[in-house]
Amino acid sequence: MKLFDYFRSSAAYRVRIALNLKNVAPERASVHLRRGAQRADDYLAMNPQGLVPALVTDGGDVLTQSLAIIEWLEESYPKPALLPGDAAGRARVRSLALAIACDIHPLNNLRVLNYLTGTLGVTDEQRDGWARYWCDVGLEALETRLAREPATGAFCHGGAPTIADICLVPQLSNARRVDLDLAPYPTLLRIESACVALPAFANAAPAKQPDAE
Ligand SMILES: N[C@@H](CCC(=O)N[C@@H](CS)C(=O)NCC(=O)O)C(=O)O
Repeated sequence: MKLFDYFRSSAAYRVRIALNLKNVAPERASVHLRRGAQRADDYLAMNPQGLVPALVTDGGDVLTQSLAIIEWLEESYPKPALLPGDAAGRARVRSLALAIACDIHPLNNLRVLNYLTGTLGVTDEQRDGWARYWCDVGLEALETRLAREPATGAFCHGGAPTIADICLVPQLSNARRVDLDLAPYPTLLRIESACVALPAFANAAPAKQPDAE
């Protein structure tokens, strides 16, 4: 297997955590997003979206979209489970994960931020304010949910990490990169501490990757 990755990509960070939790160690290729390697012809031939991550499976399939890759891993390597055993629990975990992956992360993606400055001509300060604003709006709702919903445990859902935690930890890392004050989110920070105490999360951190700068 081969993972097309970039140390700073939070979507790839999700897949790195899931791979570690499943004890699967693919070969790794770094796609340098800041240098535009995601738009090189050979990469676009494989993934026309020009985004990381992409995973080439041992069967030769090219999988894209972090959550689709993680669900494939879950089906291919069921232990440890990253989704709860009950349908309502799975819906809750997916809802938390999608609140991050669909409603926070895309607004802060590199190509969106580049469009703001390069095409719309906003200043760097305005761009950073945009990134902070949408991250804050999304994390505030997550904090409210996780603080009040009884299914929250040491992790987002009960006592073991799920796909929700796999999305949360990279998003908090992104939030720090844009200098968002995380003090209003004690539940998120408590869950993050539980996650990063696990080697699977700690070893997936951007700073631990071989292409880290
Ligand atoms: N929904 C996609 C998002 C993938 C994505 O946006 N990846 C970012 C890095 S986190 C990327 O490749 N950005 C390149 C660009 O914006 O040009 C997923 O979950 O895999």
